[in-house]
Order: sequence, then C-alpha cells, then structure tokens
Amino acid sequence: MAAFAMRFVVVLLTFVTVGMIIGALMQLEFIKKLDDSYGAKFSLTRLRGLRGGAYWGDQEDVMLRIGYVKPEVINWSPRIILFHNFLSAEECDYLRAIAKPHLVVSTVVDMKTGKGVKSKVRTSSGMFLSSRDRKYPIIQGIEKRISVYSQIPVENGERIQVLRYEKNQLYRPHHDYFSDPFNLKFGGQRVATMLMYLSDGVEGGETYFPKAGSGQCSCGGRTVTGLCVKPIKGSAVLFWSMGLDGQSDPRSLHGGCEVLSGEKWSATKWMRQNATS
Ligand code: PD2
Ligand code: ZN
Repeated sequence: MAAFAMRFVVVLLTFVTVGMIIGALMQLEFIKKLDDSYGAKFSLTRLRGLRGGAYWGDQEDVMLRIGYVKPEVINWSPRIILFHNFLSAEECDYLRAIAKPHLVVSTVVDMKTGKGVKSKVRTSSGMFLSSRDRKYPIIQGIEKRISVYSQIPVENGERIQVLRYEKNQLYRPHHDYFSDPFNLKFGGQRVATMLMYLSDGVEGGETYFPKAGSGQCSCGGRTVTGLCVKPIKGSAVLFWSMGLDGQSDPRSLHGGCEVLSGEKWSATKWMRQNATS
C-alpha cells in the first residue's frame, strides 16, 4: 500500500514538474515573439530585471514605433486623428490575453451617483488593467507612446480599459466627458481618448462620429451621416472631448456600431486635465 502511495506521489510530481517546464517554455517563446516584434535593436529580454521597465534610453524610437506609426488627420473640428500601425500585432494579442480572464459586463456612469451601472446603451464586456499590469514594460511602452502622440502626460491617463464586443453588441453614441460632479474629483475632466483596435476580421463595429463631417458611411451595416472608422487590428483613433477653449465639446459625440459578425476587441485610454493619482 505504502509502495503504491509512493508511486502515486512520484507520478504526480512528475506530471506537475513536466507541466511547469512546458508552461515556462511557452512563456519564453511568447517573450521571444515580443522581442522580435520590437525589432533587433530593442530586447524585452534585456529589459527583464529592470524593475518597472521605465528605462528606454536611446531605444525610444523603437518604443514609439517610429517609421511604423502613420498619423492621418481625418477630421479637424472636432479633431480626430487615425494612427495606422499604432500597436504591433503582439501588443494587441498581449492586451487581449491579459484581459480575457477578467472580463465583466460593461457599465455606464449614473449621472446621479457617479457610479457604474449596467445599461442597454453599452452591451460589451470589459476590464481595467490593474496597477500591477501597468508595471509591465510592454504596458509602460504603450502608455508612454499614447502620451507622446497625444501630448498629454502619462500621469493624466486613466487605467487602460480593454473591451470585447460579440455579435450584436454595441456602444450607443455618447460623450466621454463627465456630466456628473463625482468623477471630476480625481484628475478633472476627460480631455481626450485614444481608442485602440485589437482584433481583425470584424464585420460592423465601426467607431461612429455623427457630428464629424457631412459624408455618409456604414455603421453596423446601416448608412449614416458622419464619420465612421473601421476597426483594424493595431490602428488607433485619437479624439478630443475638450475644445481649445477648455470647454467640453458636444461634437465629440461618438459610438461603437453594432458588431455584425466576428469579435471586436478594443482598448480605451481616457486622458484627464490633471494627474489622476
Ligand atoms: O470600443 C469602442 O468602439 C468604443 C466606442 C466608443 C469605446 C468607447 N466609445 C469608449 O470606451 O468610450
Ligand atoms: Zn466613448
């Protein structure tokens, strides 16, 4: 009996050890892929051990994806800029992977209490990156890139929110600025939003600006007046909720059109007037 128990423990330990080795190898392979996506000049593996990964040195051009990111002004008033190739494919996959286990039904702000409540206005699932996630070099790189391209300090950024929209899910037109007094306490009003697309192969799911331009475009399969941005993996759209006069701009109205097929993943970074912490 004792021999049987002993053999059982040995088999179990072997299983656990082999499992851990396979897991570690898979993680190494993932890190190597990330290294490759940043190019030969910059190595995440080299940065491991530098706590917080805040050191970029003369690798800043790699972190900023200079030569890959292409800005295109798609509307002047309100200002909307589309950044092609803003994120690498691996950064998109990374954001989706860390978000997936933590997704919960999305909420909107209740104007009376300032708290998040479930609503038909927004039917996606989402999660906010934790302060621990924000210490990963890859996340710090993305946050720094957003700050540089938007010219708003990193400290003014809220935590990134990752969203998933399945078939028929949407986010009806809304403003990102607050209309309640509660949310203004930490960091003041929202000034701008960087909306990053993390997946391909979506039908519908455009980001729609009804008050930008007078052209026609397709929003979730319907023809509408305004400007529609198609979700393309790696691209990002930057728009301002506040005009140059420091007032909230009602023309920043925007929504996420209905997803007709596939899954749309996006990540939102809202930026405030002042530091958020
Ligand atoms: O995910 C979107 O497409 C979307 C559209 C409009 C997200 C937001 N707004 C947002 O997070 O504010
Ligand atoms: Zn929004």
